[in-house]
Formats: sequence, structure tokens, C-alpha cells
Amino acid sequence: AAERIQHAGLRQKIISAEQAAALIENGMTVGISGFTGAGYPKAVPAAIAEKAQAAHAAGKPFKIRMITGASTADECDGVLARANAISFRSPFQSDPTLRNQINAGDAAYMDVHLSHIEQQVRAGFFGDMDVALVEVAGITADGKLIPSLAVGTNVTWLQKAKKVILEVNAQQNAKLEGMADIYDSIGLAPHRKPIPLTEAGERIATPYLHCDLDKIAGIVLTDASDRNSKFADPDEMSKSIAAQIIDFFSHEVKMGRLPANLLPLQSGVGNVANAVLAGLQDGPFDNLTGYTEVLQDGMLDLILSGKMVSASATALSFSPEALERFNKHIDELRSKIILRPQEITNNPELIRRLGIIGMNAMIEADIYGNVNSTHIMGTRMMNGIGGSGDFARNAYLSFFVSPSVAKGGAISCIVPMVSHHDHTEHDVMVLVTEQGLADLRGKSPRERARLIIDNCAHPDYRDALRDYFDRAEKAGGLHTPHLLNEALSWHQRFVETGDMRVK
Ligand code: 0RQ
Repeated sequence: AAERIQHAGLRQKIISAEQAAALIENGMTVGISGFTGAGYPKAVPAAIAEKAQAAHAAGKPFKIRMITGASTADECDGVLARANAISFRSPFQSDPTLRNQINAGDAAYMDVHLSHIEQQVRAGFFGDMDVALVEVAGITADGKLIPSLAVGTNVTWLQKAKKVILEVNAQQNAKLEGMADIYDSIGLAPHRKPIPLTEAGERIATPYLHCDLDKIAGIVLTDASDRNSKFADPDEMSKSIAAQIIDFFSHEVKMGRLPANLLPLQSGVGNVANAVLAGLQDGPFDNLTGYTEVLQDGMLDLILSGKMVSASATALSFSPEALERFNKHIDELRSKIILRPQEITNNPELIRRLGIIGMNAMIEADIYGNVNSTHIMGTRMMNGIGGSGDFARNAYLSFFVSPSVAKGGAISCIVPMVSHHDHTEHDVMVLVTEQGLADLRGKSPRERARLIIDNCAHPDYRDALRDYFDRAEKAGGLHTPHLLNEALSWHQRFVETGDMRVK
């Protein structure tokens, strides 16, 4: 793997993962690369975890403050969490051990919009960044860094950290060189200029990451693949939600509210998102474009089939089979896929300008269209808001999707009042469950409530929701009627009995 480092001086900086871990001290803030299971460091986190375990065995404290792009994988978040080595985590994570620690109060977590994290770190809101630990695919002869399968927050971590540790991963395709477009001049107000991107598929900068070479404290060589999670084949639930969204697109084209090739598509992670993209494969739309944060199998296949002309993302998160297709066709894909910093993919200015169609999954919505994407029963963190807020608030069209019930029907995903607010009624235009679609645009809260109950709620819960709404209307406060002492009673009942239904 040493040949991936073309710069002679930097080859002298090759060290072991253990030597790299020795540079990390208890209490340090470490900026780590990685975005939804792509581009995270594969070797140094395990060595930090061992160091933490040794310290704990000797009765000494050892924990780091960990800030990433988004979720990493078991070899990073997982191994560190199991070693009890994380005191603070931001901005998005999906590791089960760490989730339990967060919900048990053993690790502090701050949920931040993915477009905000870099500027807040640059501005110093998180204090100093002691070390950046960043995976790259290689280093050029003149010391420029070639991004791996995720760019995420790397621009800012490399700029802001006092010391840098690189992992150069020989498993990442060498032909990734040239695929990224690293615009790194957003800066901070009052020194900001418009970002000169006017089309989803445009390139506006250079393909390399830059780092002051004197800050590089060590380079660790690795040869390991990304998480590469598998997707389930779309089930009936996902297919039904996808089919309704595609019908809605056709209707909007007919009404002249969308062009025939739609507008750039953003799709969240998970099986429903993937099913919508799979559905577009057989749909009537051509010359599609993608402007998303995570590019998964579904979007790759739209590009390979010629349905989509270009897509940009901050991370390429593929199943093992899709990664094979990607590597096989990389020569053709290099001009069509653009990897950008997450501050660009999720940028409100650009999402608004490009007129993105945002599609994200949710945990629950209430009868007025407020959405909870993050909390289970109002108190326990699931993953985090991720980029859903960046897209929902600024999109031309914002969709939220979910099955109408969870846990075998014991939970209604349509409730009187959400138990946590991530996306307010002002940011939610279309709600879709397998039961149906509610187009909330241009509607008052009470008009919305009737539509959501009739179209999206599961039949087992529809009457109870109507009853709640009817009684709330009689109680007065007729703009957004509620019974405040009952609004969260469905959640309370679930907490007490394991079922939202009245037995
Ligand atoms: O739990 O696996 O224990 O059964 O929540 O639910 O239906 O499998 O849905 O995997 O698409 O996740 C919102 C969490 C949906 C995700 C969320 C339980 C359910 C199951 C998962 P089990 P599903 P998904 C791009 C955009 C925020 C970030 C975002 C997410 C588990 O999409 O994290 O959008 N979004 N980012 O049983 C209690 C309810 C429930 C519930 C579902 N109402 N109450 N539990 N579940 N509904 C990516 C990035 O930003 C990086």
C-alpha cells in the first residue's frame, strides 16, 4: 500500500496504528472521517480502544470527544463504544452500543444538522480540535490528498485540527482520483461569497483535499473495505410507498409544477429510500439528476441504466454487490458521480437554488404534519437528525415517509402530537405511508389533520385519531386544536403497557 503515497517525504511518516493511538490523549477532541459507513478509519480506532481499555484496567480515565461527518461503522464507533472510550459524540451516529450508552446517560451526544457541523467547528463552538483522523485513498507526489468513498467533513477537520493522522487505504479504488469536487472556501461570515454552483452535476473546484503537510503526525497504511451493508429487496410496504411517490411526480409534471425530468433528487438512507429509486428505474422519467448526501445502490443503478445523467453526494455507501458494479464501471462513472464536502451537498443555499426534491424517512408524524425523525417515545435517541433537516427546510418538495405502524401494530406512526420535534409543520409538504399520501401544501392545520388521518393513518388507529381531533375541535383553540393533557397520552400508554391501543 505504500505506493499509494507518492510524496517521498510523507512516506517517511508511515507509522503503526498503535503509534498513531499513542498520539491521542484522554480528553482530546478528535475529528474523525466517515459518512454512513464509508470513508471511516479502519485501524487506528481499534488501537485507541485498546489504549482506553488498558488505561481503564489501570484505574485511569481515558475517553475522547468524537466528531465525525456522520455514522461510521463497527470498526470505528463500535469498537470505541465497547471500550467505553467516547465521552462526547456529534453529529450523527447509528452504532447500537453507543446508542445504548447515550440513552443510559453514559455518553453525551449532540445532534446537529449535517450542514452546520463544519461551520460550528470552524467557528470554535466545539473548542479546539486536537487531532484529525482521516481516511484517504492516496497522496499525490506533491502532497495532495485523494478522497476515499466519503468526503464528509474532511476539509474542515484537516484545516482545523492541530495534528493530523491519515489512514491510506489501498482497498479504495485508485481511480477515485479525480472524482471529487472539493470546494473549500465557504469560510465564515462576514467573509462569505455565493457558492458558484448552479447545476446539480457541475464541478466548481479541485478534486483534492489539502492539508498543511507539517501537521501530519503520522500515516497508517490499511487495506480493508468499508462497511458495505446489504439492502433487503424492496418489500411490499416500501414498494407501495415508492409507487405513490412516483404517481405523485407524474401528477406534478402534468400540472406543470415539475419538469419532465423532475428536479434533482435527494433520498435518505434505508430500504424505503432505495425502493423509491428502484421504482424510478421502471418509471416514465428520463434524464434524472441526483443531489443527495448518501448515494446508495438505487441511485447507482439509475446512473448505470442511463435513467440518471449525474449525481453528487458526500458519500458512496454501497452493498458489496453494488461496490463491485461501481468498481467495474468506474471509468464511465467518474464523469457522472461527484463527491463533495457535506457542507456543499447539504448546503441550504444550494438546496434552495437547485430546487431539490427531498425524501426522508421518519419515526412519527402528528396529525398536523410535524415530524419526529430521532426520538423513541420522546426521550431515547435513535440515530440523529442527519441531513434530513437541511433538505426538508430548503427543498422545493419535501417528503417524509414511514410505515403507518411500528412494532407489529403496537405503535401508530401517526399520533396526536409528536413526542419530539425535528421538522415542524412548516417543513413538511407530503407525508406518505403504505396507507396513502397526504399532500399538505397550501393547507391549514385542520385541513391537514383530516387528510393525514384519512390517508396516512393505519385503520386500527384512524377512529381514535378522529375522536381525538373532534374533541380537540370542541375544546376551542381552533387554529391547531389540541387536548394538551391527552396529546402525549398515546406515548405514555405505550411506555406503561407496551401498546398505544386502548385494550
Ligand atoms: O426499530 O429495528 O428495533 O424494529 O425504528 O425503523 O421502519 O426500519 O426505518 O430504517 O428507515 O429508519 C427515521 C430512524 C427510520 C431513519 C429513521 C423503529 C422501528 C425500527 C427503524 P427495530 P424502520 P428506517 C439521510 C437523512 C434520520 C436521519 C435522516 C433515520 C427502527 O431514517 O435515522 O433522515 N432518520 N437522514 O421499529 C418507535 C415509532 C417508530 C419506531 C419506527 N413511531 N416509535 N419506534 N420505529 N417507527 C442520511 C443521513 O443524514 C446521514
